[in-house]
Order: sequence, then C-alpha cells, then structure tokens
Amino acid sequence: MPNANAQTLDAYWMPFTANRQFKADPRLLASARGMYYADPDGRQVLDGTAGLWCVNAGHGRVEIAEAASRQLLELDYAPSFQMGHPVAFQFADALAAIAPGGPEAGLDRVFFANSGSEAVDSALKIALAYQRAVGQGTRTRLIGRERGYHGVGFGGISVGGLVNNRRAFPTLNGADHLRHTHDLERNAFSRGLPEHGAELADDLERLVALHGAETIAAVIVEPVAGSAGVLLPPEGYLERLRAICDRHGILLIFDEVITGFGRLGTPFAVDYFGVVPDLVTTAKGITNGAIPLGAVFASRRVHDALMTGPEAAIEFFHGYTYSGHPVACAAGLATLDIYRREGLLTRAARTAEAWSQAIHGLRSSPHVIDIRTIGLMAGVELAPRPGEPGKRAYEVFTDCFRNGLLVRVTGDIVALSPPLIAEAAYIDELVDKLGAALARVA
Ligand code: PXG
Repeated sequence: MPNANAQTLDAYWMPFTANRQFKADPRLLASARGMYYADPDGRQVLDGTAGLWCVNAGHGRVEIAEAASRQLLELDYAPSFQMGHPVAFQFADALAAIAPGGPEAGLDRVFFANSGSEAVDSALKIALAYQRAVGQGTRTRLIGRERGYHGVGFGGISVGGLVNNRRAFPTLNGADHLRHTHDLERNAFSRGLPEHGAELADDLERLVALHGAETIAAVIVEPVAGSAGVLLPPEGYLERLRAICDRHGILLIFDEVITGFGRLGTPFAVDYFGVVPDLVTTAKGITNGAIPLGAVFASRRVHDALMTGPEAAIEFFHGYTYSGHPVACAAGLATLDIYRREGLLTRAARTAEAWSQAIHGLRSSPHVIDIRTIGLMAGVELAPRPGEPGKRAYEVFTDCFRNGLLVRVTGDIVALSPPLIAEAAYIDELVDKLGAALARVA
C-alpha cells in the first residue's frame, strides 16, 4: 500500500470500481491544487477530467472553502420542508439570473437536489406531475436514448441507455428509448458537429406511433452525451427533437449535469445550441464539485402549472432532507462568483479551437478510430482489442496515471474534460502524455 497511515482498503466498497483489481494495485489521490492532483507520495497528476467532469474552476479554490466554512458556523443545517433559510433563496436567485437560455427561455424556477441522479429523478417526477396537473394524466411514459447516462436512481436507469447500468435491475414500466446518434461510418473525425444524423430525431415519431402520444410525458437527452464517450448531437438533431416534442405535447428535458456551467464555452448547452427544453438538470460544476448539489431548472410554464389548487396544499410531493442545504448553497454562490469574475462560463469558447487542434493531433496515434471535441471536452475512440472490449482503453488509463495524467475511459473511448482554467501549456502536457501512452499501449 502506498500510504503508511492506519488504513486498510477492505471496508470501503468502492462505487463503479473493479474493487478487487483496484485493491490489488490502488491509485490514490491525496491532495489537489489548480490543474493537478497529487498522490500520497506527492507525485503530481495532471487533471484531464476536472475530477469527474465537475471541478470546472480548478482545485483548491479558497473562496469556496471559506464560504462553506463560514456557512457551517452561521447555519449548519436547517430543514427545507415548510421552512426556509436565506442562502437557498439567494442561490436560487443567482442561478435564475444565469438560467439556461437567458430570460426569454424562462427556465428560472429552481428545484434543489444533492446529485445529478437526484436532479434527474426530480425532473422526471416534475414532468409527470406537470402532465397530470394540465389534465394529461395518461402521459406516464418516459423516453430516454440508447447510450444515455442519467445517473443511477431507478428513474435515471430506466431512461438511461447503458446496458451495464440496467441489466441487473428492474426499470420503470413504460420507459422506452430513442436510437443513439453515434455513427462512425458517416461521421468519424468530423470537426464541429457531426454532419449526418438529424433524421435520427424522427425516431421519436416512431415511438409516438408505437405507444400513442397521449401516453408519453417527457423525453430526456444529454445535449452532448458524456459518460457514453462524448457523443455530439448531429447538426439539426436537437432542433428536430424539440419540434417533434412540441407537435405531440411531450416535455423535453436536457440533462446538463456535464454540459452545464461552461463546459461547451457557453453557460449551458441550451445557450450553445439555441434549443430550449422545458426542464434542465444540473449538478457537478454547480459547486465546482466541492460539495454535493444538484438542481433542476424548470420553465415558468411547468412550474406555474403546478402552483394551483388550494393554497394550503403542498403542490409537489417530493424533496430531500438536504434539498437546498445551506453549506452547498453557500459553496454554490462562491462558485458562481468565481465563474463570473474569471469569465469561466464562456472561457472554453476561446480555448476550444486550440483544444480541438491539439487533440486532433492524436489522429495518427495507434488504434485511434475517431476523435471528437466540443468546447473543452473530447472523446478519443480506440479500436477495441479483438475479444477484449475495453481492455485497451483501460491500459491507456492506467499508463496515463502512472505517468502523471488522469483521464477517464468508458469502453474503448478516452474522455477528456480538463478544468476550464486550462492554459495552453496544460493542454500541451495533456496531449503529450496521452500520445505517449497511446504509443506504448499495444
Ligand atoms: N446525468 C448525467 C448526464 C451525468 O453525467 C449524472 C446524471 C448523475 O450524477 P451523479 O451526481 O448522481 O453521479 C451524471 C453523472 C463518467 C461518469 O465516467 C459520469 C458521471 C458519473 C460517474 C462517472 O463519465 N456523470
């Protein structure tokens, strides 16, 4: 074990981890500043993934630490059911002021959760409650998309489209899926959005014809799929999906847990694509990853439809002990301050071109079959080793880590999403290290 502290690796059952493989050869991160982690021996590891797509302003931000610490002493916790505390209202106001799509989109009502998974389950429930409130109670079906990731709640896995997250568990009745849009034959190595595939949005018409529009409450998609390996929407796809939803009275939910808070070079993907959904789920970058928090942005139309009935009636029977937790909200306010002061919500728009150039430089590295980038996000897809799917990328991941770079792999795709503060020198270091790993791994 690399660490002499009194600690075993036995008790901690690690999430989404090959526990036995990990514990035989652990990889530990013990501290972090700016663009780098350090392992317990002080060895520096460049953060190519902003933690897990969340540390957008870089590590160790003093303002966030101080805000959380001040809040812990001012008001550590207060209940949020039939009670309120000022910082949750302040933070909701601050989020409303930068809401996806700006003021015209009207997505400025905020429901708090504690993670992306909870934000997703909350949004799905809001959609169902909305349909019921407007007299469309037969609309109970939820539609996701193949290769989508919407967290691990039963709602999220039901609309999710990653088979390993689904196969061992029962899912919600009636959930169904659009086809995914990943098409290497037509779109490999495209710069900008993939040219082909807008027609895949018409798959929603197939589901409408199959199930009846009056049974479908909502469609949820990631505007850019993250966990499945950075899958970009084909040109015109999201617009078409929006139009079909409108035609059939179906709500559209964008899961922006990864794309929210500046990843694409705009505050939200809604701003990038100019397509306005009815609900937007967020988490991760909302507190720079420092304190767990999730939030759903709801349109006024959806929100106001539920603010009806007797005034004494609870309009939406849903919430968490820690919804709007004061410490998370204080951390979130400090995070938004940093984003505003440093222009981080739009910074990736300026780095995107250099980022894309640099990553596409890996095109001739061994086994690379596709490269795609958007904002400060990239997927480098490798040919799977015959009979051993995922093994090659996993070896790239461990090789990178041993040589001072943290990347994320999913299947045979290397996913990159460095903190948004990344300067050119860090991007060069990242690409050099990844290129060297690709060259070493057979
Ligand atoms: N929606 C999306 C789009 C996500 O990316 C969630 C929901 C769930 O969030 P929580 O906070 O409940 O984990 C996510 C989470 C990966 C990876 O390797 C990505 C996530 C989580 C774990 C791993 O890409 N995203």
